[in-house]
Amino acid sequence: MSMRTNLERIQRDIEALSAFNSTPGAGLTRFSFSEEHKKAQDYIVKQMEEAGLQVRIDPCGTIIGRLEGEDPSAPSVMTGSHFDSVRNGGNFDGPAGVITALETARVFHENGLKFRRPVEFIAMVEEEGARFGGGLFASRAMTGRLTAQELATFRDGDGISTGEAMKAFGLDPDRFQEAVRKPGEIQNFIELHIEQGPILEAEQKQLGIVETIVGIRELEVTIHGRPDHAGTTPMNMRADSFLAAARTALAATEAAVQAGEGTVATVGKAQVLPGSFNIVAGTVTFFVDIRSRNKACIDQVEKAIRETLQKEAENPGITWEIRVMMETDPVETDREVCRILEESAGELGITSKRMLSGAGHDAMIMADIAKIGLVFVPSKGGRSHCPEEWTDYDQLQKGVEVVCAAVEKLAKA
Ligand code: HGY
Ligand code: MN
Ligand code: MN
Repeated sequence: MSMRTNLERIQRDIEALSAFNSTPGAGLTRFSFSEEHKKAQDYIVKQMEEAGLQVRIDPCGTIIGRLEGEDPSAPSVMTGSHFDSVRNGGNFDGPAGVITALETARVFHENGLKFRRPVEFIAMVEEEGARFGGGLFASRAMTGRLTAQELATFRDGDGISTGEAMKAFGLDPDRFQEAVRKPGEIQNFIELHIEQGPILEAEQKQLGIVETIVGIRELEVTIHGRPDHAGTTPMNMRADSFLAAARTALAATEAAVQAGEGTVATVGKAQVLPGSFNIVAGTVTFFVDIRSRNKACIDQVEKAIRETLQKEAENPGITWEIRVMMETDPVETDREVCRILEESAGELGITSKRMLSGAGHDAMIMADIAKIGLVFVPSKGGRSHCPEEWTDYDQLQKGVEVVCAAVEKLAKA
């Protein structure tokens, strides 16, 4: 297989970006509009400029490098991913796809390649939603799904709103709608991502070609009870919001199992107030992450949550509310793009398989405005969103080769 990409550059990019981290020694934490984000942005911009691209940053922070086409008005082919992370996450979730874009741009540049269509190489922010909640931020900005209300009301742990953080970072949140891409401007969006699961490794396949990306619904549930003395308040006189939350979380997970079709429900973040061991919980806020390839299953889980909360509210001391932080339907990738990716893998001697994505990705949002493709490279032990997250560099390089070949074919067409 004649490789055009460069393994050392790919490794150097991963290691360089991994250094822009607010929790060294405890996995990678790079929140949007942070100091670490700025350092990563500067690195990515420099790499894009050295690869001969025209570089700009859109009003929501997405970095866009452009290789002009022979026909600048032709709908572009775009590739990239995100460079923000979860808290204490890994070095590959997002950057693997950003580096795929950087290395593809370098290959085109050093071979003096130019195509009929423009090619755009992008690095996106706040895909995880780890700082403000929500997530898929940059792609929702580009597709017009972002709202001024979200910029004003989605806040981080210090109460800073998304808009305030953008302003402090040097962006103008009032211009967020200028990030919206016009219909027909982009023909394809191709994303490489780590699998974040065990299938490719278990089946010894080198590349996953995603056909379906699950739908996702992120709920913020707040239950108000009554803080009381833990020792003197009889069990039958309590309005214990934590107990109500626990029963609701249990109902959600049982409903997910019941729904089948690979439906999952997760409670991974909760806050108990006032938060003392000797006070009956007053207010509990927790997040339920629901995913399924079948939207009706997601609805089923949300219904179970609401029914449980209504039952809990039969206790007059209990009230509740739900805020839908983000929701997106299951998405099918473009089958012609799948075919081109599969063909390119075959030509390069790379084994591949068609698969489902249980993780959400910006590609699922970009499907609003482009024909999308999503490919996975193997995750060691299937682990992700943790410091142990790892992909061998030669495995990543194979994925980059396939994306590079597919982008070239699509840009010439
Ligand atoms: O949560 C996800 O699926 C992705 O990692 N943001
Ligand atoms: Mn992730
Ligand atoms: Mn990701």
